[in-house]
Amino acid sequence: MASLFKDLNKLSAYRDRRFPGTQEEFEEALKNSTTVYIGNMSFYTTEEQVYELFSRVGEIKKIIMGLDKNSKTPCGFCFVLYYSREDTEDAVKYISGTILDDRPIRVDFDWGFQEGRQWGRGRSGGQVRDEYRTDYDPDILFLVLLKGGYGKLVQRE
Ligand code: GTA
Repeated sequence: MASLFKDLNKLSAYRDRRFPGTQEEFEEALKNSTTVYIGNMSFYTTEEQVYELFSRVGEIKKIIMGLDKNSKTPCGFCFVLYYSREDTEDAVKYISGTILDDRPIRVDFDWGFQEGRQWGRGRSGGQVRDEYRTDYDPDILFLVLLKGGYGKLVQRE
């Protein structure tokens, strides 16, 4: 079956600043990879729940939960590795926007998992974008309590 995404110039708005290559190599990796990134997840969503949802479009090779680099607890993202490119594209096409644990998750093409990418890159240990949040989402209440409030997190940047 012909790929629906093959002709699109940009498969993802996200550019990983730590990708070890050129923009062309990054785009090539996005086109061929069988890995998806899932963002905006609840901190309480389990690997089993991810497996249950993402195996609906194809056989999963591996799931890697995104972890806070300090607390080693889930911090709202993960990677799902498929065997086939077609299943990878179906995950982006059909699962992105699905509500999982009351949150609309975002499924994005990813250039491929490498050791170290499972850790949040934010200064506090979690995801970078969480440090810019000004709304009080109950899922990151722990982060707020631990770090002394969003204001403090934003001030540090
Ligand atoms: N495929 O969308 C994604 C994606 N995101 C957001 C993170 N990862 C993603 N992968 C795909 N698609 O392996 C991956 C990363 C890494 C892991 C954790 O998840 O490749 P992170 O989320 O903690 O860190 O990564 P990252 O990727 O640096 O964060 P982000 O949010 O994209 O930030 C990029 C830059 O924008 C930073 O310089 C940050 O300071 C700035 N920024 C982010 N949000 C805001 C904001 N609201 N306002 C202003 N600046 C912001």
